[in-house]
Amino acid sequence: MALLTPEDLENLSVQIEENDEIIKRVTGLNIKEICEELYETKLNSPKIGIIPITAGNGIISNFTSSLLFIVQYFGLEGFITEHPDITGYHEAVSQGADILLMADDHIFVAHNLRNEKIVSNHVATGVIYAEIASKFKEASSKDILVIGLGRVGYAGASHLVNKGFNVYACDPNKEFLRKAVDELGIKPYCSDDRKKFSMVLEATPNADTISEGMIEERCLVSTPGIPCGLPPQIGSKYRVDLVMEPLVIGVASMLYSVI
Ligand code: 2YG
Ligand code: MG
Repeated sequence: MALLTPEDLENLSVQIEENDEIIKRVTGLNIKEICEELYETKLNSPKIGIIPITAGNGIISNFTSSLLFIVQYFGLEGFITEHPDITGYHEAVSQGADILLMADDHIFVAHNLRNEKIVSNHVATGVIYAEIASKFKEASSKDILVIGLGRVGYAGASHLVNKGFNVYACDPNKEFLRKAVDELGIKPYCSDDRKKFSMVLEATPNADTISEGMIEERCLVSTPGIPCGLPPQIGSKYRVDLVMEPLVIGVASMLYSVI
């Protein structure tokens, strides 16, 4: 799984402001309103304990400070534990945290100690980016394309099927594709099919996965994928609206989903 780099998380406040503006323009709602509608709840005021984890590739220098920024951006009280790992876990619980945020290289979780709900970032990210794509005001049909059926893309595709969208999907990994066809009933799509889409969820760790034949003029591409799947020249030629941000939108979805 692609690990964030400190560079990815630079200027996070600018990145979220810009994306929230685009989301508001193309869906009519901002990220907070989309989460409140999707999870049918407000955040209320849980106290968030953020625990640095040294496992695997270890600490990402601005990861937990970025999480604290996000927690405060949504008006919540949060703290980063002084110590990492289990010492940090003990500290967070002892300091009265209601929700814990912690990540190793394989999974990033939010765990609500009050209602025992737990969610992973890849599921919460897949669902919220799918939700954003599906709310495109100018969409001409309920046909939507999902590129990438790994943990994030599968969660997004599953959410869209549950919402009654006609989900077309592609993934070079035949096993991922077969699994999504069998379990979700999505329609396989490959780039030389003549069909074009006005809504696209791109969830791959690869660049330039979107080609001209896939998209309608003025479509919406919603992607948590780093690097970006939309080649800039195609983005400008087809005047594509692009929602792409490294962490805030996914974490917002995590927090609302465990309330
Ligand atoms: O506590 C730390 O600093 C590190 N143990 C954090 C490691 C996070 C690794 N995971 C990732 O970089 C991403 N999967 C996080 C989610 C990105 C969503 N676009
Ligand atoms: Mg990508």
